[in-house]
Amino acid sequence: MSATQTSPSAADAGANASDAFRASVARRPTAETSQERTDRLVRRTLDAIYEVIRTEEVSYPEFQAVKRWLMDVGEVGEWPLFLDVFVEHEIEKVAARTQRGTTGTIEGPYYLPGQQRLPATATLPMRPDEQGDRLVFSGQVRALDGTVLAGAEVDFWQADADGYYSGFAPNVPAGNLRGVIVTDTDGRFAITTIKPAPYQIPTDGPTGAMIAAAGWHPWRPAHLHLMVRAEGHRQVTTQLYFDRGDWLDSDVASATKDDLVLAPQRQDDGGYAVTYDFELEPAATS
Ligand code: MBD
Ligand code: FE
Repeated sequence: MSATQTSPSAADAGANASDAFRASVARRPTAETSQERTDRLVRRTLDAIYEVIRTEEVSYPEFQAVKRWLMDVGEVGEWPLFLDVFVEHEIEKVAARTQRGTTGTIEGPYYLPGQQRLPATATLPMRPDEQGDRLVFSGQVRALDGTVLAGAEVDFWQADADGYYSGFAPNVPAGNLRGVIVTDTDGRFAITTIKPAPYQIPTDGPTGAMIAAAGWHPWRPAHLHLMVRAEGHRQVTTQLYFDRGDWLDSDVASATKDDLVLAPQRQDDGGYAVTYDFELEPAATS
């Protein structure tokens, strides 16, 4: 593995993830939070912190270490990484309470909009010598009532065989292993890609330092990211994992779910194939 040469620094990945997040804010609804709710949420968050300080008898040196660490996370731009790894899973579970159809999970920090649109049967943009086992991922997008959804978008992104995402690591070309696949008249798609590797949180940044200091591991199981959307339907953001893969039962981002684990089958050509269908619920009408 070429990880030592291509290893993205925490600052590279973090700065890019912070820029990507700032750009995404313009594309998404932002909360309009009343004074009452702000008061309640901030107060309860602070109370939870005070409770830890009192019961654990947190010292001045520990408090200063935390202050330094928080400043470092901001300086290298790791807030998107830290919050998506350690907080987003709970936000997503609350959102999932009202979502029917395909099971969702967290988006994480590495989505980039505006990628190449591809026909229903396509190969993801990749380097001529892209490493990793070939994987043909196919399926169908349907509404909850079974109606097939032609022209639905499967917006797809993943890490390469070394665990790096294009746009967030040097040496990976822009748009690599990203694309928006448009379903055919039967709502079907078939994407040729590679099986990604597990993802490791950058170990040279403050998030990695915290994980090491606590004696945790920095790994996510190998995964594919998807957003599936169709006119008149609620978009689902999810990830798909691989059976028997490392870290499936101890994802640092706590984002695995049983029905999101694929079992790809070896093909005669040495590659893998797997299918997964998506079901979208009607968009909220208001
Ligand atoms: C990832 O690739 C990811 O999917 C998440 C959720 C957090 C960090 C890196
Ligand atoms: Fe990821």
